[in-house]
Amino acid sequence: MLSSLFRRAFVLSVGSGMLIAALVTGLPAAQAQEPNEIVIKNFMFSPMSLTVKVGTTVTWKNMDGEPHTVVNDAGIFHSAALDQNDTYQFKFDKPGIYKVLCGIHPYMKATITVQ
Ligand SMILES: [Cu+2]
Repeated sequence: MLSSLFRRAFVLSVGSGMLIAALVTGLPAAQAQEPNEIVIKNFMFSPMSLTVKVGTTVTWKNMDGEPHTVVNDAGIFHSAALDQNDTYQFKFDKPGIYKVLCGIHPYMKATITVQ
């Protein structure tokens, strides 16, 4: 009885906190995804394939509460564990097709094509 009351108060306070956070981060506009940025969200890279020109720096941003890494299967680059809102950048100086996965969740995959 008492615990359910507490739980209700907790849900209410979390709910209003999220509303405030949504209002704060919602201004000035919903964050548009930057070009050459890959967002990690819901255990997925988005977009899963990206084509860029040689010399482009690609940014990965982890939106999940879980840590993720950005790992090239050929060992060309390898990020540290990214916590929520952490970013990792890599500059692609050579053309090619670069397979990327999360070292913690290897089923998370993306492909960067550099032309
Ligand atoms: Cu992961």
